[in-house]
Amino acid sequence: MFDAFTKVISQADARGEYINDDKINALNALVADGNKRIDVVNRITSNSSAIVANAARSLFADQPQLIAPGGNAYTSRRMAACLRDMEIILRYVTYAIFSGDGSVLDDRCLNGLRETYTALGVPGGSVANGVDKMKEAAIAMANDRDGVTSGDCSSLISELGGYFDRASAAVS
Ligand code: PEB
Repeated sequence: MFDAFTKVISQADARGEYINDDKINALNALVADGNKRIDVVNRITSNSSAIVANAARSLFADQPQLIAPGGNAYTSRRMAACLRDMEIILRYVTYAIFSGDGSVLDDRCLNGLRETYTALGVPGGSVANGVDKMKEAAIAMANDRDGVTSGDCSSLISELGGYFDRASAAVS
């Protein structure tokens, strides 16, 4: 599990090199924009229940077979497991955007997840649809200009979107 800094150090150390100017400049930019990053984490974290619930509701509206008898989210036990899984994925996305590195998401959440779903008979494509819906909601919240100093958040938002895409691709 890396963050943006330890990742750079690990890569430099593997080559026995000092940290080069490009890396220093990139990390410098990350520090300079650190408050934006923390704001994004804050917004997603404090709205996590709504993000999960709305994404799930929309997923079940699109794919009602999931909640019909015999479906993968039928019975409250499976429904609870499904909402919990979406919450877990969202939580790891917040860790990734906080640390500026996707390895925590890969190592602790996505690694082996597709195989787990295959073994359980849970449709990975539907989980991916749910993740895409959380992405849309999280980006809308992160990008909301209301009540914040305006600035350029485009690279941060595309980084955030990338973590959701990574989660979605890992299970679909
Ligand atoms: C992954 N999910 C489930 C299980 C595990 C995970 C390990 C089996 C054990 C259990 O039931 O608790 N756990 C989860 C995760 C991590 C982890 C992401 C990462 C660290 O440790 N059902 C649907 C939707 C989808 C869904 C498509 C979007 O209809 C999910 C939600 N996951 C779902 C369901 C089960 C499950 C388990 C329904 C229960 C399956 C079953 O027991 O039949």
